[in-house]
Amino acid sequence: MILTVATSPFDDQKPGTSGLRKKVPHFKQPHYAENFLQSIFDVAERDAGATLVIGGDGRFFNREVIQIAIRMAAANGFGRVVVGQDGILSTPAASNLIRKRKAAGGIVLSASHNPGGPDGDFGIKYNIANGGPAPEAITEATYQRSRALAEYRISDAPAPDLSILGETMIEAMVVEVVDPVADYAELMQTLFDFDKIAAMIAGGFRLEFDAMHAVTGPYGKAIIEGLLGAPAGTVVNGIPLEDFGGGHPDPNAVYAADLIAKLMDEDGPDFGAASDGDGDRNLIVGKGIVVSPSDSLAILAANAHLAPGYAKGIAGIARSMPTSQAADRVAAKRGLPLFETPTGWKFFGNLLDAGKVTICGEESAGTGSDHVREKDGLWAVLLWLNVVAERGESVKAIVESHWSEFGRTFYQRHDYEEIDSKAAAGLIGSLRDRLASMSGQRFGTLVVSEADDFSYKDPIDGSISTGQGVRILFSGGSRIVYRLSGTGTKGATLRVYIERYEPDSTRHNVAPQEALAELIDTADVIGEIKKRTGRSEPDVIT
Ligand code: VG1
Ligand code: CO
Repeated sequence: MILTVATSPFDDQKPGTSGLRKKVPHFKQPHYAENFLQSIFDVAERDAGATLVIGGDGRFFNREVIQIAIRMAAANGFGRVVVGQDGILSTPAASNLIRKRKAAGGIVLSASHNPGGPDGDFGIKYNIANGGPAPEAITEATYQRSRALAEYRISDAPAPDLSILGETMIEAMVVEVVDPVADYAELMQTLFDFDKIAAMIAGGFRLEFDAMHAVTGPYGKAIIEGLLGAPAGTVVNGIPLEDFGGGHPDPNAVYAADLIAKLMDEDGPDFGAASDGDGDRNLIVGKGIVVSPSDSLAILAANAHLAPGYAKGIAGIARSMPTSQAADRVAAKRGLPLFETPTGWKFFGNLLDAGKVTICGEESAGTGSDHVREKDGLWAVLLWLNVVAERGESVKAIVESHWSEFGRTFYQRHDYEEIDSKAAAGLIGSLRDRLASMSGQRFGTLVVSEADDFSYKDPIDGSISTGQGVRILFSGGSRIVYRLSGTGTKGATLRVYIERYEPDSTRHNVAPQEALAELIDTADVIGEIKKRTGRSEPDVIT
């Protein structure tokens, strides 16, 4: 029976950079998840009997919310729900299934790289029919709907057992439980030269993939150990755990320190990689070198044609605004269009749909292509392996030759986490107030050439997004960008993005910390970080 349940609205269900993220206890409030899901269903466009894809990264509370989402989908006119076995789907695999099954959309349950567990984070994100995150117009409409919601609809029947593959019914809706890996693995085989990569591995190329006890464990095992024949044990931390083993499933120098240490050892593997909670981010480590995500985007864009799926070349590149301009140099040299978008994958969807770009990326360890409409961690790992196999060079040699051809863009992101929200707003507000007078000001050897608050007009649908980050540009091309995170669940997180271009290859062999020293000091002077937040050091440098 379909029940209509009276509820009262919450005022804090505004989706951030990537869906609605809150602490688990917050999500556990009565009606909280139901209200947000009903707001999505009320706003989402679909025909009667449409298909909905549902899956999550397996974190704590995933199972409960999946059951609720299925019972609510059955009460909201969907004809079919396609759900990963045990409720598991990586974010890129969900995107692929939405596209492949011509679904009206999908519900992705994840808080990505944020920690999980009973006191950890949880999240709900809605993806549209192209497989990508809902654009701002839809997330805003969902938010407005949530502020006025008076009731939600739900079936009183229990959701089916999600451990069994196959079809069952709930009300008039089919629930189809699918293998979460199969369709994704098939897609990867259409893009990359699996025989060539497998031959390289069989020839003694050693690799390690750290799934960080998150969703990519089963994907990594099936693809890297299964299809590519890497020895058992190549995938480490491969069993998804509800609390990620107490870790932080964020593939960066802090949380993937073990993997990086192995790759810095002469006797260690040749190639290391890691992904995040929901499988859309990637970290690439070569022997003796950690590849910065912005460099990785540029290098993949420059070499994608070496993989069969991109042999015809790429149409263009898009990067989020704070991502370094390394990709711009590839685009300029190859005569490709380059688009600069606000942070968050939802801004790439229209460009990909219109065929304007093939490869997209963000400095936050996200890269992807037009094969789905999300960033894709394992895709990036496989493209790197394909490029390495094709070029027959080490990761380090590939990165260094890229720098010598295009110049090196030194880059760092400094994160100040859980700072006081008012202090954070004050810092950004003060920067905005000073923008008009900034141009021409001198800081040490640096002269400000331009300063603005980034806004973006989508070239396809004309929508405008303002207030996307304060940019201070210096003559010579160096930049400092300040923005507040839209994915945190406690206090505010200030992100400061710092970059400097160095064309002279005799000066490439310097640590970023050193190459960026003057800019790092200047970031504090201009941003008044110490003064306003009381922090003298960032919590994380990526
Ligand atoms: C962060 C990253 C952004 C990314 C977003 C979602 O957002 O900076 O590049 O798209 O996370 O990624 P913010 O607003 O905290 O800076 V994921 O892997 O968390 O879905
Ligand atoms: Co993620």
